[in-house]
Amino acid sequence: LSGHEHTRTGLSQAALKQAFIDNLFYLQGRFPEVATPHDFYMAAAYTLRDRLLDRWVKTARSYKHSQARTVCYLSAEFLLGPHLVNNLINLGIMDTARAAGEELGLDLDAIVQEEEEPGLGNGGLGRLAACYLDSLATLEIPAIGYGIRYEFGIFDQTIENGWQVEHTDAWLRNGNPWEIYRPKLRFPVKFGGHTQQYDDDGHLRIRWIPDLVIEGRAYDTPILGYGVNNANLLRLWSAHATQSFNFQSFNTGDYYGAVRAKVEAETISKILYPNDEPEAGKELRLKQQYFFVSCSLQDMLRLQFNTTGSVEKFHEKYSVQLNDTHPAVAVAELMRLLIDDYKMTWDPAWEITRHTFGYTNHTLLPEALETWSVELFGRILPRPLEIVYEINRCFLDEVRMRFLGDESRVARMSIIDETQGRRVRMAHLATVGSFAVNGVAAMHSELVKSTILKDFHDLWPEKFHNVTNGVTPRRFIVAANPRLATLLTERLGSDAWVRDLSLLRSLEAHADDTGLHADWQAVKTAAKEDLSNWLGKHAGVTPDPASLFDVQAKRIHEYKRQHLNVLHIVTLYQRLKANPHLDLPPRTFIFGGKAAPGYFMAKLIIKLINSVAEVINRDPQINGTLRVAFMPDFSVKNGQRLYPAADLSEQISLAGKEASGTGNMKFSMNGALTIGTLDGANVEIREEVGDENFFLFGLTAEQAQRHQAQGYRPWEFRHESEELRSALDLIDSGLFSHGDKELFRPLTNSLIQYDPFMVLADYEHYVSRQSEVGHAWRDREHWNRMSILNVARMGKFSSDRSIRDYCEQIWKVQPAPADV
Ligand code: 26R
Repeated sequence: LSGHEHTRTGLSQAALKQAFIDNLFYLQGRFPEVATPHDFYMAAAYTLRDRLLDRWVKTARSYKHSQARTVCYLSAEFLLGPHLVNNLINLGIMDTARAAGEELGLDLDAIVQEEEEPGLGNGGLGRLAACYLDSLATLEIPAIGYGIRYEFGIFDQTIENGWQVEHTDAWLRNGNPWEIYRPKLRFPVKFGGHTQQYDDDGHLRIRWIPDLVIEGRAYDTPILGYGVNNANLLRLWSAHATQSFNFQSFNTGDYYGAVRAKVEAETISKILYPNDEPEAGKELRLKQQYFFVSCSLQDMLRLQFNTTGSVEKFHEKYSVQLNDTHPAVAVAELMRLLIDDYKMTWDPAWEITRHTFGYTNHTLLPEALETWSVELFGRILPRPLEIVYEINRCFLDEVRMRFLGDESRVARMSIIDETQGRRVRMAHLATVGSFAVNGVAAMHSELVKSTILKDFHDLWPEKFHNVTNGVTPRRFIVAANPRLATLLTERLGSDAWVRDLSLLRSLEAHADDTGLHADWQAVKTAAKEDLSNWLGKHAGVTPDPASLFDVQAKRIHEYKRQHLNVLHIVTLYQRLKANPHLDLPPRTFIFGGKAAPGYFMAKLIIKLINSVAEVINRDPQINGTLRVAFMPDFSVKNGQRLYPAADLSEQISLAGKEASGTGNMKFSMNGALTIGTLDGANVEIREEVGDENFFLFGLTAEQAQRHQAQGYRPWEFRHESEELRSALDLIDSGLFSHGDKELFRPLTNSLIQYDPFMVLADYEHYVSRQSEVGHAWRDREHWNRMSILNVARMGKFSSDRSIRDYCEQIWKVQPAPADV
């Protein structure tokens, strides 16, 4: 080890090796000879963490001196994925660490695989938050991610007898080397009770007497940028009983009562709620939201007060982004803290509040728009409810002033919905309390303005923006697909594309280069071999890497239409059975995704996929031409196995329903072609890659809307299409269910009678576009060209571009490079 190089911060092979051995001994208490793979992982993680901490404290110091505005990203979910691989990449020490490992006889890839990922999110929304943290740090923007340290994240999924089985995700059971507990950072959060007025030196004030106070404790995880020294902060709150509460109970001899209070308090950060379960655990969900929002705002206000001696310029120092409405109660909570705790009056407090927040909408689905009954809201949060009422009163006065006499508009816009019991509309609260509202893809942002928030757009057109989603190329190309990353760097002559994805465009010039084609196909085939081996071990199917890998991986939901994909598979199966000599190119259909535990239809779709797989994979007549595999436990980690291996990406939601989609970007970045509808970001992906390199099908959002308005009759599509009818009939025949004709009836009946997502209307166009996919696949040279062009033109979909858009349009923040 050279003299000045420190074992805790140095990046040389010798420093890494020494640090690893030290950590193995002093933190895990092991000699290498007796260490388990998990011990090795922990030692590697601590070795990396030391190097992050150095940058982290220096970043904090730089930010303090820079006067820069700080972005606070409030999100109920952060779906981070494994840390180790990303930190190796962002520190730029992948090769050095690999060599250091080899010196010790260790395989870095095996160590990386040991990590259990923090699954603190459901899907798109949580993963987007994680990509944004990576890009914020990479762009050197001062930022804090605030959320909940769930003890149990998204459930682990296994498939048993074709059905999804959920298992608790005890991700903390072996310890979490990436986080640092901050015992001094703790904030009280009130629940329940009542409010009362009191006289404070001639000022009339309100005091909230709660019947429960819970303490939030901070756990920090450093988030390092790529190729920079900036390391930002992810601060997650864990709920605990307060000291005083415990003592009170002990003093009165109520030992059991104290323990019960402790359990009740800790329940708040116990488990991540799967979405799509509108009624389940409502009360706890509201408590979770208020809990993390209150802790986060108290934390920011404390910092602001301690550094400037007042909170009057809070909005100049902080830009707080609401990731959907889950943290929208922040609008009322900031008002409460400013007025009740910092003793401000209403008007200046409101000026601060409405200049602090930005709100991002992530869904138009009516069942996903959050509302809380006034009864529940008031019972749990009596003081915030009073503030919501007052915000609403002032707001509705403004509406009345602008639209004289239009009381129906006032009722539509009110934060309180009076039409179905009294309910607090969280999207309205977020919109009223924010200076900017945005959707997550161009089409979605237009729909936000013309549908769910139309009245608000009439009132404040300048408040509305679009920021198209993006994903981080560090995780979804460099980490997921190292072979492709190497090839790109070789061909472009530099790895600068990792931080500026638009540089990939220079590949266009090589789209017909036969040398590149050969390398390109070799990279894809190697990834398909890896996936095939993995599926052989974990899904009981070992697909032929020479077949077309046709992949749909995302949450299982009717609007995403996995069942449309299944109908296509059944159709091909029937064609092959009717005509065994039919010349179809071999295809492997791969699915992955979790269903919310209470979503019956989604779980039935999983069972259908597995049932169809069982029959087709075993049919000797099919002889491997068609294969179906269900990847169990789709997660960030498993996604990284899937994206590089896909030839075709299924993005087949009904137009108008998928706000953006981000999997569509991950697949395309890894060279898959897309078959998709004009929905969400598909529209922009097609624009970028070119119509001729994208398989488009399906109704437009306007057409779908019009059909629904005129009375959609799905059974007519069944009558008109012989193939559709026989596919549905085959499912009903019991062939896929060991003779049980009833098993899939709820699904087929729903399609024929209601079909809320117009599967039958889009079936024919989908199947015919799929035939074109099959034909295109036969001309491999042309396919490779399309694949190369897809990758070359994906620059727009880097989350770095998204974050730049947010910084310029919404947050008005500048980079603050950390000097180390
Ligand atoms: C209220 C509850 C039932 C609920 C429903 C749905 C809670 C959470 C959700 C998830 C939503 C908000 C979500 O994840 N939306 C997804 O956001 C992604 C990132 O912007 C988009 O790419 C994706 O299209 C969208 O569905």
